[in-house]
Amino acid sequence: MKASSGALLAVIAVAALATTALGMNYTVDDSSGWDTYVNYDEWTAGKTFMVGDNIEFKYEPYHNVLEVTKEDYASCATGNPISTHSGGDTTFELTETGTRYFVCGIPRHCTNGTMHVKITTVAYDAATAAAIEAPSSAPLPSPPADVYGDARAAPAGAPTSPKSSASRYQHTSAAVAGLAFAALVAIAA
Ligand SMILES: [Cu+2]
Repeated sequence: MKASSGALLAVIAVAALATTALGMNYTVDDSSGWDTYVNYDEWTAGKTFMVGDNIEFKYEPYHNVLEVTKEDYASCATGNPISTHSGGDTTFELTETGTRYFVCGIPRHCTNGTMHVKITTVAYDAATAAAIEAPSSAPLPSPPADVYGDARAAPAGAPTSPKSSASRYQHTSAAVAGLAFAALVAIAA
């Protein structure tokens, strides 16, 4: 029983790692969403946004999201946005490194209402991603390659070897799910 529980915990840790490789989905900001009088610099402080992550804005429909240039961001100018989004739920994929600038286009919401946030994206780094996903775990988890090696020992029914590195993380997640199920069965028995 004790050994099985340990195995399940290990499987859960591995599953968290596998998920990390798929990219994080950040909601701006976690508690208040995209709204007036939120300090978004405070929200971004200490966060590491990496290529592959998503930034999701959740807001009341009377707000909107404009992606603007650095210059327009600095002055809350909303007349010439790079793109305009509305509807209450807007997600941006962080596909490359660099800084992107977002404001609300409703009059005075950016200037007086503090609805402006800039997101600086850095290159993907597996170790950093793992640390972000599991900040409380003391040792760094094994890299995905080792996870995959373990997953291959999964019971019958686990997916077979992936053909491309692009699909590896997806595959690992599925295999780990199989392992987790096996561990649960072992505990139940
Ligand atoms: Cu607004």
